[in-house]
Amino acid sequence: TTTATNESVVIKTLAPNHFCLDQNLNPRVVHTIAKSLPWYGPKFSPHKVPNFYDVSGITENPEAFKLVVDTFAERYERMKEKPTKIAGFDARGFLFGPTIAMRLGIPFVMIRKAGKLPGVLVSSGEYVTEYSTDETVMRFGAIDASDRVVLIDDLIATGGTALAGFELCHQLGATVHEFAAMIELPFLDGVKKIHEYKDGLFKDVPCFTVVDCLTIGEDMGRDPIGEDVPRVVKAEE
Ligand code: HSX
Repeated sequence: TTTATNESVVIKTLAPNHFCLDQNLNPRVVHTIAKSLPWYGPKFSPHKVPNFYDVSGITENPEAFKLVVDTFAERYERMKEKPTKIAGFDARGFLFGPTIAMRLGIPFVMIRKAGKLPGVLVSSGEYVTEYSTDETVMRFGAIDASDRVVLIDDLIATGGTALAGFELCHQLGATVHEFAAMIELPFLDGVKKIHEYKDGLFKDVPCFTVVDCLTIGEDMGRDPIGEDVPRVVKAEE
């Protein structure tokens, strides 16, 4: 019997050091995850982007969620050189990183938006994302020069958030083992930007984006039909 477990590690190369699951070789896995990753248009999204992908479709579907976690856990377990830590981006990187880290028996580190963490912190400085300017921080000492870090987020758009994490790790002397996300928005070239950043400083770091967004079609749009559907309804109503 072919199980989700050994199906899930077959990958395809999208570009040098950019990988995703191979849809042809893992049809059930890719289909299950992709069909759990709906998107919303600007009217029903917190930001005016054409497709706002919603990973709560994955976290609310235990089968898809397990396939995602299995994919990553098995990918890293099979590697000769393994990651020593997983660092997740605030907030949706926190959904996936801890479970994968627990499976691997390694620490999960929070890369938080500024103004939330206690203690002594290291900061990325300000950076620009698809729709905001942010600053991320990490607890001082959470990552050091001996670490190989998997950076994880829900998606990569312009790559601004990811690069802030790369810089944090780099400045601390750590190696980024891989950048991981459920999906890339290819028209924003986030992965390319990582690999071209500072004359190719991170060109050898693999980026693994689970689902090729071309497999998610118009039918995955979840905007309610009807002119007068409100965006937010008070619970008491
Ligand atoms: C969204 O923006 C996602 O959850 C990521 O954290 C981030 C990706 O955008 P970008 O920095 O790649 O433009 O909030």
